Amino acid sequence: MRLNHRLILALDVTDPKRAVELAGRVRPHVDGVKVGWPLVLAGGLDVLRTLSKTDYVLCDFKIADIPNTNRLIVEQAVDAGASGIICHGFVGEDSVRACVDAARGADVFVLVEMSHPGGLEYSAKYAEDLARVAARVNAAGIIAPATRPERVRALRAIIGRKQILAPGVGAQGGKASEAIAAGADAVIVGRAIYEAVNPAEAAKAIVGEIRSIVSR
Ligand code: OMP
Repeated sequence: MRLNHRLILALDVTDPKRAVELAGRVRPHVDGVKVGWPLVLAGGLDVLRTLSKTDYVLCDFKIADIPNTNRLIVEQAVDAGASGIICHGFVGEDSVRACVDAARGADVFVLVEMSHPGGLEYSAKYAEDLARVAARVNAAGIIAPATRPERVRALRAIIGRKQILAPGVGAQGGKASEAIAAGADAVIVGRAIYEAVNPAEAAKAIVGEIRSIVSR
C-alpha cells in the first residue's frame, strides 16, 4: 500500500451516502479508506464498488475461516474492488496463505494483536507467532495496536520491512505519533475523524501530528 499521509480512514458509518461523502471530504489527507461489516451490511458491496473507483479501499472483513471459505470471501472482495483485505492470523497459516493466494495482487494484512483491552487476553500472547506467519506467507503486512506502542515496536522487530497498520488512535486512547514512532507505517482512525465537526480538519491534524515526529 502506498503511504504518503500515513493515515487510513475507518469508514464505520452505516449510511452509504454519508460514507461516500466523508471519503470525498477527507481524501486529500488520507491514503485510503477502510470498509468493514457495518458499512457493507448497510450498503452492500455496491458501496465498496463505488469507493474503489476513487480510493484505495482496505476491505476489513476480518476473515477467519477455513482456507476454502477464506478464498471465496477474498475473491468476492477483490471482484468488488478491494485494493487490500484484512484477515485474522489466529486461524492458522493455511487459512492466511489462502487469502494471499486468492488476493490476485491485492494487499493482505494479517491482524496479529487487537487494540482493545480484550486483545490482551488472547491475541497478544500469540502476536509474535502470527507476525511470523504473515512474513512466511508474504503478506503485505500486519495490523498491530496503536494503543500499545511497545507492542508495535516488538512486532516491527519480527516483521522487518513489511507494513504495519495501527488502529486504536483517538477514541481507543492511542496517539498517532506514538504508534508511528514505535514503528507503525500508518494509523487507522475512525471515530476521531468521522465524528468530528470537521472531519477533513481532524484528519489533517492527525497527519500534522505524524509529520511533526517523522521529520525530526
Ligand atoms: P476507531 O476506534 O473508531 O478509531 O476505529 C478503529 C477501527 O479499526 C475500527 O474499524 C476497528 O474495527 C478497527 N480495528 C481496531 O480498532 N482494532 C483492531 O485490533 C483491529 C482493527 C482492524 O482490523 O482494523
